[in-house]
Amino acid sequence: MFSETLIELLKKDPKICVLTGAGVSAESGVPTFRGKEGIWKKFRAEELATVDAFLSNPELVLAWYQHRRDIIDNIEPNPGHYALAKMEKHFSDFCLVTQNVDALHRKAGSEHVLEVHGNIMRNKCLTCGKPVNRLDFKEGDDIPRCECGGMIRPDVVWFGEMLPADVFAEANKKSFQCELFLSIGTSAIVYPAAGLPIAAKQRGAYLVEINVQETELSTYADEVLLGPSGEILPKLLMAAGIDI
Ligand code: BV8
Ligand code: ZN
Repeated sequence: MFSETLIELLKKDPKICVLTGAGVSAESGVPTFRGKEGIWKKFRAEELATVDAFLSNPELVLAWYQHRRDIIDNIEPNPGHYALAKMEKHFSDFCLVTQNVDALHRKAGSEHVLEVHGNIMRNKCLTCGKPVNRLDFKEGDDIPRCECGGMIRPDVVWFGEMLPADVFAEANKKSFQCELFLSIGTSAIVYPAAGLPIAAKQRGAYLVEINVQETELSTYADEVLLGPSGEILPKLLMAAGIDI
C-alpha cells in the first residue's frame, strides 16, 4: 500500500507539511463542499460564501453557517484527525495547514493548526473587524450587530477575500521548506491554498495525496493513496513504526 520511499522518508524524521480539506472531516459526518452530499448541492459556493451574498441576504448566509455549526457541535474527530495530532507530537518539524473551518483538528489534540480559511466558531464585525465569540443565529432573529453598528459575520475567508496574511505566510514558508508534503481530503481547486502542495513539490518535497478519488493534484503527486483518510493515516503511521 505504501512505497518504500515514503516509509523510509518517514523514518528519517523529515520536515512535514500537511494540507487538509473537507475530506478529513467527512468520516466524522461533516458534509464536504463539492461531493454529492455536499452542503453546496443546493447553492453554489459563490451564492453563500461571499461578502455580496451576506450583504444581499444575511439571514440566509447566517442560517447556513448556523446549520453547519449545529452539525459540528454534535460530531467528534475521526481516526484521521487523531493520527495527525499524533504526528505533530512525533515529528520534530511538523506543520498542519487546514482549509477546514470546523475546528476538529484542535478537538483531536492538534495544537498548532494554521486555519487559512478561518474558523466557523469565531465571528467578527463586518465593519470594524472586532472579534465576537460564539454566535447562534436562529431563523427570525435580528442580524446580530456590533457596538459600532456593523453586522456580525462568521470569521471565515469568503471567496474574493484575502486569507489571514500572517497565517498564510507561515503556511507558505513551511510548504517551501518541507521534505514531505501530504495533501489530504481536498479537491485542491481553491487557491491560494491549493498552490501549497505544488510549491512544495517544485522545491523538491515528496508529494503524497490521500483521497478517496483522484483530483487535479493527482498527476502531480509522487504517490496517491486512494482511500478514506481515517483509515489510511493510522495504517501509514503503523507502517512507519509510529505507535498511534
Ligand atoms: C482570493 C471558507 C483574492 C468559507 C472557503 C472566480 C471568482 C472568484 C474567485 C475566484 C475565481 N477563480 C479563482 C478564484 C479565487 C478563489 C478560488 O480559488 N476559487 C476556486 C473555486 C476556483 N479563491 C478565493 O476567492 C480566495 N481568495 O483568491 O482572494 C484576493 C487577492 C488579493 C486581494 C484580495 C483578494 C478565498 C478562498 C477561500 C474561500 N473559502 N471556505 C466556508 O467554509 O464557508 S473555500 C471552501 O473550499 C472550504 O474552505 C474548503 O476547505 C475549500 C476547499 O474545498 P475542499 O476542502 O477541498 O472540499 P471539497 O468538498 O472540494 O473536496 C473534498 C475532498 O475530500 C474531495 O476531493 C473528496 O474526494 C475528498 N474526500 C471525501 N471523503 C474523504 C475524502 N478524502 C479522504 N478521506 C475521505 N473520507
Ligand atoms: Zn464593529
